[in-house]
Amino acid sequence: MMNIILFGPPGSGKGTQAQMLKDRFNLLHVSTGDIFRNEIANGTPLGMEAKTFMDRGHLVPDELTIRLLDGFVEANSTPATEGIIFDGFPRTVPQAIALDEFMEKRNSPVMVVLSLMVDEEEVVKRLISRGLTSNRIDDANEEIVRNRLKVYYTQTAPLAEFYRNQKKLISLNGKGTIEEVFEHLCVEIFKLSE
Ligand code: B4P
Repeated sequence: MMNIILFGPPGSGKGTQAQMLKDRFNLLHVSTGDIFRNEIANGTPLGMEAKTFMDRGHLVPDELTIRLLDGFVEANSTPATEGIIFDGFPRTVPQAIALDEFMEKRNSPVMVVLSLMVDEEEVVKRLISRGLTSNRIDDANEEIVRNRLKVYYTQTAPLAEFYRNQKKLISLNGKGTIEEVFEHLCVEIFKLSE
């Protein structure tokens, strides 16, 4: 099974690239951000709880996130799926530990963590520009966007070390056109099946 984590700051292109990679490699796309937004749109209690954190640019608590991930993967895996692409998960060390345990139970470990490197000013520019056309409250103003980046550097970036120690981390340039970044990611993924 080709289980892949896309890693990087908010706005680095994880969601954009995961959408393309899932089609190219027949993967189940797990975006915790999308799952939360779906729960919010459906007005579920879980969604309402998540919204209070997301709107301020904070992380949703680990316990809630892990519960949601479990349910989503179990409900959406099919025998035809050739792996999972995790986009925006894990975001904390406890989430990474929970994911390792979850994948071990499925006898299907994470193979690689592809980290998209994009500088802070570029991601701020991308998110603010998305905020002009989407109704995402967390992209709506620079203060919230900068807060998300602060959360990323303090709580999520340390995960790079976690995966470097497991010898799974590969860093890639996330700047350039969407197609260029996609090509770089595909090259790394093809290497997994060599
Ligand atoms: P997410 O939904 O994961 O999204 P994201 O961080 O905004 O960005 P992503 O990197 O996917 O960027 P995208 O491709 O869209 O998180 C939202 C919130 O949900 C979090 O802040 C948190 O509150 C909560 N959450 C989610 N997962 C969680 C977890 N595991 N634990 C706790 N809380 C969690 O790209 C952004 C923009 O850039 C787009 O407009 C795109 O068109 C553009 N773009 C992409 N690639 C480009 C390129 N190469 N060049 C130019 N523009 C590009």
